[in-house]
Amino acid sequence: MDPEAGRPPEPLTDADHRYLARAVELGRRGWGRVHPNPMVGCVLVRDGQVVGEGWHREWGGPHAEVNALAAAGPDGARGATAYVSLEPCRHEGKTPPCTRALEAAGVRRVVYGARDPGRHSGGGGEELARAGIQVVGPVFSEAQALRENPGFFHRSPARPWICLKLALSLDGAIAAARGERTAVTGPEVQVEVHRLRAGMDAVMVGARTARVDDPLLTVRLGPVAPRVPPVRMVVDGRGTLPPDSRLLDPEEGPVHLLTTAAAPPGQVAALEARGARVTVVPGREGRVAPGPALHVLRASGIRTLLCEGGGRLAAALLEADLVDRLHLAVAPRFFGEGGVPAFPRGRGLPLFQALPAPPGSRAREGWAFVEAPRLLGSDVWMTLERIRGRREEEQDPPE
Ligand code: AOF
Ligand code: ZN
Repeated sequence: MDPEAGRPPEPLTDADHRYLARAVELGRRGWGRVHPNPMVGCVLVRDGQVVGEGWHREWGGPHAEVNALAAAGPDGARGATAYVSLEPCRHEGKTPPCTRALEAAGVRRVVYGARDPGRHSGGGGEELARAGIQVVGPVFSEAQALRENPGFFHRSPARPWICLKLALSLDGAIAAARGERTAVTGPEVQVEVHRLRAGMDAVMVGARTARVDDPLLTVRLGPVAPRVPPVRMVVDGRGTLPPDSRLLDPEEGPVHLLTTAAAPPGQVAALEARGARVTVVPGREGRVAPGPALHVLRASGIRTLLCEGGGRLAAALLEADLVDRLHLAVAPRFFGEGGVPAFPRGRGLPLFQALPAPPGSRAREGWAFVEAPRLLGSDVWMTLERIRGRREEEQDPPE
């Protein structure tokens, strides 16, 4: 029994925070390969030296702790501190419990980020403490945990966790002219978008964008080949997607269309004949009602959704306050008069009346930068998140 067991944990040092941040960073390497399970990383430190690092690489494969222990080698982790981005599991799942592995390896202290809410997997912290290991955690707030692993921590049955990506010119346009396919941002942004797609359950565009851009919505570029390719979706209230759209190429698997009763049955039949999976959802005047449509998606098992425009769909989601994360890719270009505004007549913008909070601030309501803007090629990539008041969060019961 460790003589320090049972004492209140020491406060975390800067080094502790750095190693935990490193564990998070390692965990992110599982993006696109482990979902719907969480991305998890682990760092083992002994006498101020990193003796092993690991992350959960593949759904169903060894957990982060086990990979880090293997990297440390036999006896390498004896007396070490394990920094894990998620509470070590205590269940016999597809792999044996990590609590047992840490204990057997002689780890002395465990610092973990997010609490594991799983009925069987969760509670590893207490179990380790009972075994005499000093345990510190959860270190992360629920909001932080959700940010790192939205597909795992988003528990609302009402809708998926929603990420919206918009590419804009400096004058706020998403295309140079109406009906014209415009590459607003450069190839580096495109690679980042494909990387994002790889870890999402579904990717969605509006019907106009599908018509004008004729996109594929597959993951073809970037560093990650997704374990499960995202479901491709078009919101098409009137069933206007041309049957010769590239989206309907049978090689790429089915496309899911959300439409309304306003879609002509003949057109729906033609799209179905081309392999589209059509779902009729509530709407008004041929426009899909976002709330009920998203509920249908969530009920069908989609936990995370990436919306890639266009302007109308983006504005509808923003106006209904349904966006959780927003990526704005701003190109140093100017489309002028003919440009198609991202926010026609300011639609969707009232939510932005307050200036977004800078990274690291603890805003209670509004939008906040969750990382510093970065340059991707010659475009600026911004990541903001919707900070909602407590009351709203509490309305989402856990499943
Ligand atoms: C950890 N370390 O690296 C991960 C954990 O089906 P299994 O056996 O892979 O277990 C999946 C569950 O284990 C997952 O839902 C989550 O609760 C936890 N993930 N736990 O200790 C890890 N990936
Ligand atoms: Zn585990």
